[in-house]
Amino acid sequence: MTIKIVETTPFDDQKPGTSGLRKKVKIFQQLGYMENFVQSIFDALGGVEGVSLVVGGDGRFYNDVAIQTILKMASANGVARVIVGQHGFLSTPAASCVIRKGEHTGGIILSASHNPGGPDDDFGIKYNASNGGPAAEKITDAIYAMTREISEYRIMDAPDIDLGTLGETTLGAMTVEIVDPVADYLELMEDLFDFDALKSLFKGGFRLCFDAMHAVTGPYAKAIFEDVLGAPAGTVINAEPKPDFGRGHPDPNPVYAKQLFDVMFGPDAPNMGAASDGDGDRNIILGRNTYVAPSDSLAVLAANAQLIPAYNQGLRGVARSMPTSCALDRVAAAMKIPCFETPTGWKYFGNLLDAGRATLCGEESAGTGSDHLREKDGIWAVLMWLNILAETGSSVNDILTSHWHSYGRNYYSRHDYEALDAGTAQELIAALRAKVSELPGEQFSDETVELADDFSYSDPVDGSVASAQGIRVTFKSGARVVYRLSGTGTEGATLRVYIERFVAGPDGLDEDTQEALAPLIAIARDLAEIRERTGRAEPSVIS
Ligand code: G16
Repeated sequence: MTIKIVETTPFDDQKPGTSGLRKKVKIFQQLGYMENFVQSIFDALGGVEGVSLVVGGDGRFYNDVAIQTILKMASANGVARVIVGQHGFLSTPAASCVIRKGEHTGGIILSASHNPGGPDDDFGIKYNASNGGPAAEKITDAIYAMTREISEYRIMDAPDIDLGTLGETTLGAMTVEIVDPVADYLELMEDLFDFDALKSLFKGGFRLCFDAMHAVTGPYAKAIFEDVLGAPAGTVINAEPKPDFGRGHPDPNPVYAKQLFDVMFGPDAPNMGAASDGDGDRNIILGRNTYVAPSDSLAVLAANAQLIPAYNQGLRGVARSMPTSCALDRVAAAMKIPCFETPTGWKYFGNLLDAGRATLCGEESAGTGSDHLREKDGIWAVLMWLNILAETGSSVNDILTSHWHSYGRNYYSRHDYEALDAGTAQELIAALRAKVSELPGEQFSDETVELADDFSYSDPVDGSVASAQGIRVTFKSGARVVYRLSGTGTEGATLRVYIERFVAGPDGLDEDTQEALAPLIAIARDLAEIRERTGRAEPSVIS
């Protein structure tokens, strides 16, 4: 085995987005593309001599090839030890868990999350730090800077490692440990939740339908819900992870998780439905004939967290990303705890969680989590709901309805315009940005603008500032519209429009969401001239 030092030249498109570098597989397959990025991670860390790293991914196409490359490069760069999930599998929350538990230096997670997989689809890579969370912006900026000036990478000339056999092996001077991807994560969940109460729930005939969408959560969900908690076989559907997600799109929304929605809105539906995404960090929750909007789910979890063993001392604070609905703020106000508003991207929660200023956090994009890890966590969210249902004896629908009666309801929807021409989308945002200062006081139908700005966040822990994080327009009625471009797509641009209106109740709490928001949706479309600028009359996805 020899170390090869390979000369290379920079690629100009390796700037990490909302969550690492996401591109088409074909781009990653270019000679040196993956290698340049991995070497840039190592260099941005100031070298990796003697460190220990965790490596794993969501099992999508190219996962195994990428892992072999990373292992050979890690060895050639002097890494002492690498922990790899068996067959290269580690859900994103499980990777965070393994990094934290083993006090490793960090980890490399291979995933394009909810994006489709396969030779013509998407792949991704990101670095997580020793706290188990996505690298902060100063690190991703440093990685990007390295990709701009890289001239060589180091790689071991060695045969591939067998990723299927548990236990230790070596690659050059580096130890490679292949671990059960579920074990540490399961142990952590057992610490957080009342597993006895959950076992009794299932014993009593409670029925769950969990859609793993042929993605990485299949083995986790089967082990936890079926094997440990005793839910009947078949509780987890689409349980077998596949490199192309069974040709599906592992994004748990009403469009792509249609099978689950059909079950939950069909005859004799189970008590609860749930799904997770490609890498297991997102979740959606459904009751019978009910879809719980992720922003509502976050607020419900915060309001009921004290019922869960891990949170029975109360929450120190909560946090949500700016476009997430303000339902969480109402719970925080009632609990008299702080509610932080951060930019989109889980990395912005890291400092708040590390500093103990937030216990629970979440996003409209189907992500919820807590200080148990530094990633959002799909199965954790399902266990939170199950534990709340077990403690209260209520149904998902009852919990949601009584939440609205206590706190009022934030009608909320996100409209996505996918695969837009990138230039057109940027012009649309630039035009909005140019007019925000003139909007206050302007009237649109029945709504008068109170505040309009381009969101800027100043981190209360380290003072770092993130600007240009989305245009928000708040109306005097309390309604709100937010516009931003997705940072996770791999083709063209996706415009996200977030629309929200608050109803205090007790009347008007059970309207259809799109109907309740219809006037505001029209305002949002006209204000940004969406139809005129993009030619699109309707969004591609409504969630
Ligand atoms: C990532 C981030 C999330 C973010 C989401 C959507 O999630 O970790 O914080 O909300 O992207 O981002 P965007 O609106 O920019 O597409 P994931 O699950 O893709 O890693």
